Amino acid sequence: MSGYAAVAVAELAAVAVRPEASPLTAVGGAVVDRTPPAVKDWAVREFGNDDKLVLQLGILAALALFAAGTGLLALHRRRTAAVGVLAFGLLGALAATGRPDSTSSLDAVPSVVGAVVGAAVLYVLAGRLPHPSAPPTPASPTPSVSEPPPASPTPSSAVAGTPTPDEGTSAEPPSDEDAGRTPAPATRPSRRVFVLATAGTAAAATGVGFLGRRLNASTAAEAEASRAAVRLPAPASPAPALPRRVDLKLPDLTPYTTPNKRFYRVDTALTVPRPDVGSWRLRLHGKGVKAPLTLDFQDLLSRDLIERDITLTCVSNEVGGPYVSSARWLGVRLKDLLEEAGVKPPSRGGPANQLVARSVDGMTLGTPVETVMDGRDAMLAVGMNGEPLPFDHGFPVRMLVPGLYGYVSACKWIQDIELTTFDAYDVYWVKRDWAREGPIKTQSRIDTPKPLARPKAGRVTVAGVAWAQHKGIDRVEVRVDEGPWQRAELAAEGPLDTWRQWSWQWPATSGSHTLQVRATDRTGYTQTARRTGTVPDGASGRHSVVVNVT
Ligand SMILES: Nc1nc2c(c(=O)[nH]1)N[C@H]1C(S)=C(S)[C@@H](COP(=O)(O)O)O[C@H]1N2
Ligand SMILES: [Mo]
Repeated sequence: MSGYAAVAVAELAAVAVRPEASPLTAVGGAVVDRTPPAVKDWAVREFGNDDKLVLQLGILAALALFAAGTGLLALHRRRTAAVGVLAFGLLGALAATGRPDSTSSLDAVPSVVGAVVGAAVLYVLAGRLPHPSAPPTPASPTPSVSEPPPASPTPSSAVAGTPTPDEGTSAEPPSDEDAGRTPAPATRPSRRVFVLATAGTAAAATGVGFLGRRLNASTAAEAEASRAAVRLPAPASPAPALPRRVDLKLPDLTPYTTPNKRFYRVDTALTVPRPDVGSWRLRLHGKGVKAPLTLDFQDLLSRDLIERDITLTCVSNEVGGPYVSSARWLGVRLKDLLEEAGVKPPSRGGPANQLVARSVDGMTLGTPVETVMDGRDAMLAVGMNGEPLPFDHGFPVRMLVPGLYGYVSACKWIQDIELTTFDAYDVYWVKRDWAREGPIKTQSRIDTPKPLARPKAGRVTVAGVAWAQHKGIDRVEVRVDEGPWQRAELAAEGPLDTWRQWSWQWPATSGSHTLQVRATDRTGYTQTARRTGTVPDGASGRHSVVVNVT
């Protein structure tokens, strides 16, 4: 019960401080920060976009276990148990202040307040319990029924009713007062008082929890409204028209353009940041920047905007995996901004070879300056498929660099761009053993038939997508059971920065068969059988699918 009250109060306090400082989020974030790449990779793979939910449920489960443990301890040593709760809260506080996005020690407040309330509730409630050294006589309910009604179960509910972090500390006195009273009566403390006090605490904690939720929801609604008010200008340079047959529109084949709701999502954010567009600023500064810039959202919108189709891919995508999607993006060409600030690429004598992008949630991503300025459509995107960026995908502004994996280029919720060198600074994922540079590896995927599908013998359509962003796909081949490679039909070609659909008509014979695919990009490289995992620079190898033809 005290654990429940602690979490509820802490979550409410987090609303006052910063949603990201809530202990659940902070501990989760600290876990994310410290998870070895292989394990994180596994979690993303196993739980996909639900990995964060699984993590939070795990933390809640650990919390429940701890609460049960301290509850038992409290039966005998309530002072030690209360201190245990406080120590646990300190851990939460350390996690909150140790996160990359933590800028102030205020972030410790929710955990500390929660722990103090939790400890107090535990101490008080344990004091209400029948003393364990008394003979356990559950079969004697009569005395407690005949006892006078408890004066009031309020002390504990007053504790849980403290709505603000500063008042939270006042939770201590009542418990002391109570502690002094408990040992006094010679008669056994009433079971009924304990039950009432517990029920009162439960009700109050639930109320506090709901209040926290409500406040959080209204902040979300404000952010939602500010996003809805954004009007995106028309692009000065519209996306090149797509050939009609760029999308084969086959059943079960991934569409050429991914709807925003189905676009994959990969990030470390346990609470999706919802920056306020009005106060949002982007700073551009650092080594070799002659004229540092600070831009607001309107400054960005008033520039010439480009519109481009770009396929984004995650380095954590396994061969055949789902972390690749394509959208039509609207944004400001990053090279223009950099040149305006006086930045030169290393090849023209510029002193900075790394561009470090920093998000409002403290994430850092590092991109080669040379690549950003080599003429490709690297951009600060404000629009995605005709609407402002969804919060999940980086509202109000994110970076995109065609041809590079997301973790080295696609900073969401961006707020700062610093020019530096690779020697001077390692960004978040590089500190965690991922490669500094992440060009996307040429890949292909079979979308249909699905693994273990049971198609009928005869003509079966095999189809999928292949990608080699910024290079282009020249050929896709399929083979059955290690037989000869057969050329698939390619869909019409869209921009080089996007994937390409393909299909092949298979004269399928009954039995179990393995289909395998490989792509050749415009540099002449053909995917090999060499399989590597996703760490440190992306998976390689060919996708294959086993089907049972009936
Ligand atoms: N702020 C922030 N930006 C981020 C990340 C992140 O964790 N935080 N993840 C990166 C990674 S690993 C990828 S693959 C892309 C994914 O972008 P999406 O979620 O819009 O598909 O965002 C990148 N930008
Ligand atoms: Mo990624």
